[in-house]
Order: sequence, then structure tokens, then C-alpha cells
Amino acid sequence: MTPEEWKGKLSAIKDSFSSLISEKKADYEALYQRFLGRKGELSLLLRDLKDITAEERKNLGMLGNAAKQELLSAAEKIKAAAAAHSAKAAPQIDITLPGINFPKGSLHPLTQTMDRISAAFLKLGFSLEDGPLVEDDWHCFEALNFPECHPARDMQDTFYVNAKDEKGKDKLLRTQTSTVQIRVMEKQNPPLRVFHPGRVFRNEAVDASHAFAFHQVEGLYVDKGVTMADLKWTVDAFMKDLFGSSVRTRFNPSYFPFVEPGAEVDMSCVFCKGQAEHCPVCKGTGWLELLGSGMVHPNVLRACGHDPEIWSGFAFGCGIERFAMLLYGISDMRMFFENDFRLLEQVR
Ligand code: 2NL
Repeated sequence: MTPEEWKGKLSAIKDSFSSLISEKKADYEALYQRFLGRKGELSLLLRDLKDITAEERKNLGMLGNAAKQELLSAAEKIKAAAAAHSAKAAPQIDITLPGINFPKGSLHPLTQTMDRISAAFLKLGFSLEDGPLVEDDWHCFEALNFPECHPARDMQDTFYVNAKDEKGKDKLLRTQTSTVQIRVMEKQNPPLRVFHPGRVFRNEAVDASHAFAFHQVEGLYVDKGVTMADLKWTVDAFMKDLFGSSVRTRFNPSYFPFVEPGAEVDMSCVFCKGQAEHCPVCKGTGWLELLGSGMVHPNVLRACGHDPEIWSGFAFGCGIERFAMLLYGISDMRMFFENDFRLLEQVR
């Protein structure tokens, strides 16, 4: 190659480089590879100097090296501009900034209370049952030995639904969880030991201790030779499990159509332990009325197809809101349905 040819090639390389670098999408890597890399056009041309005479080589070498510096610095500028552009397009993340907080939810206080009650029943060998909220007259009243004229059957106390049951009677929203116990007794033969926590409905004026929808739990045990002593032991163990082993229980005679005899169960006051004259929870009596209970009425056993001469049983029930109020120190029943975060966050 003559020196003139060599110079011609060099200027052709410089021309094509400068036309490429003026393009908008000029890419550093591509330019470097094509001109300056090991097999780049300029690198190869510099290698060709070896075929040129020594005196010419020095002069051409200077021209070639100057061109190499020129191309390099132009390519570096492209690289820097591209880096600045991509930094703007994808701004750096400041990993020292506090992250977005996803607060952890929690179960509603009533759900937590139901879970605790369920755990207590399960430990005593009762199994969990479920049933419908919309019921018929039979399961809510008739089978439970409610007389036809009982006030609970009145529109004033029970929500009736615009639908008829199989006997042509109006369907209703169940007023107690006993409906599920009846359903279990109808399809299962004793011995049986079941419980059911769930929602019930009553057509009542709402205040601090009344709601039109609330929750109950009820346990039922039917077997041969079940007595009031079994009831007393079971209820006592149940209450000790929930409120601590120092709690005591006492039974007072009471009336429910579905039991005979029936009893209300008081628990010793867990707040003042019977020691405070002005305790706001037990009003200084030392006792809290918490449960209803009794021996299953023979008519109820018969209604479910079981002979009361062979089988006997006990049942007890309570309102879950009242339990939750005691467990968590909640003073107004309406708070359970308001979903105020201040309450929900306190009970975790
Ligand atoms: C209360 C009182 C009670 C029962 C529920 C019951 C169920 C059947 C038969 C007999 Cl199938 N009894 N349940 C018995 C006594 C009381 O609950 O104060 N509940 C909130």
C-alpha cells in the first residue's frame, strides 16, 4: 500500500465515523467495535503501517494516532451523554427512604372471642356444628317447646321473612342458636356432644346492651344418664378455661321453655374479685350473670325423635358480645358494628 492510499483510507474512515456519530441513535458500543476495537477499521489500518517504508511510517503513524485520539474522545462523549440520559429516564431509587407500610390486619374482637370460646368447647370434647340463619317455625320455636302464644313468636320480637316454610308458616331469622342443636338431634342419634357459635336476630330497639343482630354460642350434650352435676362441672370448666382458674360459678333457678329444670349461671366478678363495693362491672354484687342453662326438656327430646326415658341431656348458651365486652373491656355493644379502627386496633 502506498502512503497516499493509506491516507485515503484514513480519511474515508474518519468520514464514515463522523457521519455515524452525528446520527441521533449513535451507539458507543457499536462505534467502538467498528472503528477502535481489536478488529476495528482504524486499528487494522494502523497495523497496515508495517508494510510502509520506515521514513513514511513515522509521519503516517502520527496522523493515525491523532485520528485514534479524536475518534476515542468523540465516542466517549456519546457514552457519557447516553449514561446521563438513562439516569434521567430511570431515576435512581433512594433505598434509604422509608418504605410503603402495609399495616397487618387483625380478626374482629367478636371473631377472636368466638375462636376462644370454640377452643374451650373443643377441649371439652364438643364438636363444631353449623346451620342456616333463615329458619322455619319448627326449628326456632315448635321443637323447642315454645307454646303457640309465646311472645317471642310475635312480630315485635322476631323478624319474619317474606317466604313460607313447608307447613305454610312464615320463615324467619333465627332468634337463637338452639335451632342448630335441634337440626343435629334430628339427624343424629345420641350420644352427641355439639356446639354452635353464630349470629341471631331480634326485633329490638338498639342501645348500649341490645342489638338487632348479635351472636350466641350454645353447647348440647345428650347421652344416657346425663345429670345436672355434669352440667355444673362442664360449665365451671368452660368458664375457668376462658377467664382463669380462680373463677367460680353459681347456679340460680330460671325458666327457658326448652329446659327443665333451667338455671342462670353467674360467674364471680373477674374485675373486682368480689372485693369492690362500687365495681362498675358487677355493681358491687361480686357476680356477673353470663349464661343460661338447663336439662333438655323431655318435649324437646321427643320432638327430635328421642325417648326421654332413655336419654337425657344438658344445654347451655350465652351471648358472645357480652363475653367480648368482659374479655376486652368494651362498654357499648354498638362498638362491635361501627368498625372504628381505634377499637379494632386495640384488640389484636
Ligand atoms: C341464653 C340461654 C340457653 C339452651 C340455651 C338448649 C338447646 C336445646 C335444648 C335445650 Cl336444643 N336447651 N339451649 C338451654 C338453656 C339456655 O341459652 O341465655 N342464651 C343466650
